Amino acid sequence: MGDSESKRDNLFANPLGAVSGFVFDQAVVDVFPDMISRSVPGYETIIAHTGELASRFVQPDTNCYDLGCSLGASTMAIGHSIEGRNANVVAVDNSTAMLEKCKVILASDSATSAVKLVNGDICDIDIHNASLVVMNFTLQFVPVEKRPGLLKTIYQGLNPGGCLIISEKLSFEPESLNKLLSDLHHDFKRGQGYSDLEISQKRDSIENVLVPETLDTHIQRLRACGFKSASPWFQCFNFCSLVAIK
Ligand code: GEK
Repeated sequence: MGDSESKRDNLFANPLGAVSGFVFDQAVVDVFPDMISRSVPGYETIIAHTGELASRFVQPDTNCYDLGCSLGASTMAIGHSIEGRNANVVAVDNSTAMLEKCKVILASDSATSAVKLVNGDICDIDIHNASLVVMNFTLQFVPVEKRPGLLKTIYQGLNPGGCLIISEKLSFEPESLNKLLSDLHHDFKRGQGYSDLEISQKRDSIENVLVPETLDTHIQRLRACGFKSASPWFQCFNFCSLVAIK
């Protein structure tokens, strides 16, 4: 892995005159592993259990999709769990900077499973013969109006018994509960070394880019697509991971 992987995230440490909308550019790529592990409570647990779930659900001669793969953390967890099954991992992202770095990281990973990297919008890709589809913290960046169509495409591309993992930041009702869980998250970030300025500038930057939904909205949409079962398997503050089975 390259040097830049260990760089500390200080993108929002200094006062920014105007905070612009968050984008997955080279500056973010350079600090991404540090940023996501200090910002998302339970991130490492969710990645490790993505591998566990892959080991349970991935069938021989099928495809696994990692949608919004970033630097390939979930792809590698899956790849290591399914060695010898002749299953392919298709890892998709629409940030060229992410994919370039991901390619370098995967090249030095020891997993022998076949991985195909795709530079594209996850709303436009073909999904077929899938036994596992993973969206770890990606659906929240897809425009809300495109989410039902994307989930329908995933459902149709999954084989019967196939598994979808969705990890997301959630919103809550009423607003007092939303504030409590958001405050707990910000306390977590403070505990990880982020300053109040970093927390508030990042919040301004990500607002309208990352649009969280309630757990009910997620579950109802999954049911409407036809998933037989859907449930959270992990939650920490306002971050949750769901599993849905076709
Ligand atoms: C991990 N799953 O380490 N099409 C393709 N990629 C997209 C789209 C889209 N429409 N929208 C966003 N992305 C990873 C972490 S990060 C989560 C996922 C975060 C990509 C975007 O370029 C970025 O790489 C990723 O989704 C979201 O478990 O940064 O909070």
